[in-house]
Amino acid sequence: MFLSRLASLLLLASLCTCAPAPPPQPVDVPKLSELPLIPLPATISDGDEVSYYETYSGEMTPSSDATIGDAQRYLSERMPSLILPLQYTTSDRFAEGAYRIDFADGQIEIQAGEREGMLNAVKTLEQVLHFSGADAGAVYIAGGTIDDQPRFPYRGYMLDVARHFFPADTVKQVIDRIAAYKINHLHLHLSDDQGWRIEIKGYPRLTEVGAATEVDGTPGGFYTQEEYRDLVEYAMHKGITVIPEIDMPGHTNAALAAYPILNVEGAEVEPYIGTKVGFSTFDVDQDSVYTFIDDVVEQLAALTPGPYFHLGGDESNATDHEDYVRFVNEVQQIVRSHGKSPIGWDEVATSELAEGTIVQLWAHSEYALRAKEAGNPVLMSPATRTYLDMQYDTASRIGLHWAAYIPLDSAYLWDPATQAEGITDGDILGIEAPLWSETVRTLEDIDYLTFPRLLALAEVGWTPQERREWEDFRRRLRAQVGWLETQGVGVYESRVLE
Ligand code: TNX
Repeated sequence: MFLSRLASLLLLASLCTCAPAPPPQPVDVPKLSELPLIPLPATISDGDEVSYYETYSGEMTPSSDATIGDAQRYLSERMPSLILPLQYTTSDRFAEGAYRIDFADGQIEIQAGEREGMLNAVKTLEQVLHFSGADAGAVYIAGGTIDDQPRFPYRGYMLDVARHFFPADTVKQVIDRIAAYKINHLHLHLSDDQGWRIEIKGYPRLTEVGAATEVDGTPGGFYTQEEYRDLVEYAMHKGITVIPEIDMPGHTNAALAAYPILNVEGAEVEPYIGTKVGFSTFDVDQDSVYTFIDDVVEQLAALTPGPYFHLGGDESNATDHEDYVRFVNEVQQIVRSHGKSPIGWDEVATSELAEGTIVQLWAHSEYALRAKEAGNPVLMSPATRTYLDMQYDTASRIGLHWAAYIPLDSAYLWDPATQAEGITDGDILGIEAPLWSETVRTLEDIDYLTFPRLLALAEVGWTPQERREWEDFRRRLRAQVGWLETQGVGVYESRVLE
């Protein structure tokens, strides 16, 4: 069934009888297939003609229709001085996230099945308009059709706000940057040894004590529940689902410093500002620990409309293995009881995985294989390819290199379906690029490690493997990097761009 409607974006067109004649058509209007789009769409068919589109500036009120309202709002916020008539059509023949854009006869028609597809379409359209020169006003765009859909439903970015805290405004700027490349999940690492970053009602010391510190002893910080809710909503309007992570039973020193009762033998500990891992653990034998976790998960689940809750589970070197298994089994049930699907770092596959628990592969392929054998989905974050906190090369001013140096080509030239022994396309929910923040203190630092590598990873998660080609990606990336720079996004000057 087709539901067609003309989005009446402007009244101006009919009011104004004084429209100037179109400027002469440039000789070199790029074909759709020549535009430097990232991630590269699944299919682009060039048409024969070129159309002229007159653009307007002014206010645009987004439709109240939930399917297209966010897409309209996205475009008008990103290109505030640019309004042009678009036709949005909803059709149920599109897969999740898929869309089609037709450019013909001076008309742009966008089709998708749902909200996410419409948002993906306008993100592509923004790039088409920009690289066709629309920022200057009127625009000539080559005819043709873009027919696109994501390779994987989940394309994620993780920000560690625990090692260094980033205020909500910074996170919003990160959301703006990653949304443009069709990243649709933002995983917030909300707790670690060095800091607890979210207000939990009834546990004031989590933020009074647990949030006061960060790596190197600079003051930390936390999100109030109101700020967190606002972030989640901000992200949602841009097509991004937020996933909260409370890391446990290890990586919990900040919580233990706030509430020693959670610690083995109730031992008091000092806040931690170093960067070691693997020394803290909840006391897995205590009922009060599970009551605490239940309260935390309940509150975060209520604040988070997305389907996932990340329970951490990595590097619990201070927890006996049997205890670890018992703990992870129990916490999966707590998460499920609050209506969320658990996600855990790959070590959680050594427990009894509940139905639907997602295993995030970061270091141990054999654990991902266990997940597969248990019928559970795998989220691919191999540290050697996707860890944005890894340095590009020995000249990088910040970052770590325990897993690898990850120059741009290394972030691009891999296939999630052949990366880990025994894990193929059908086992994979998607990919995620984590930015751990031991060495990351500012938005400038975030940009430096994230860009341009995130564009490579965004394409790995979106574009069919057989469409991806390094030299062609480099060509498109050069143009994208120029655009990022004009937007004030600092980009690492990777040698492969020269
Ligand atoms: C390993 S990756 C960690 C983090 C560190 C990161 C630094 C993972 C699940 N755990 O605690 O921040 O390395 O690269």
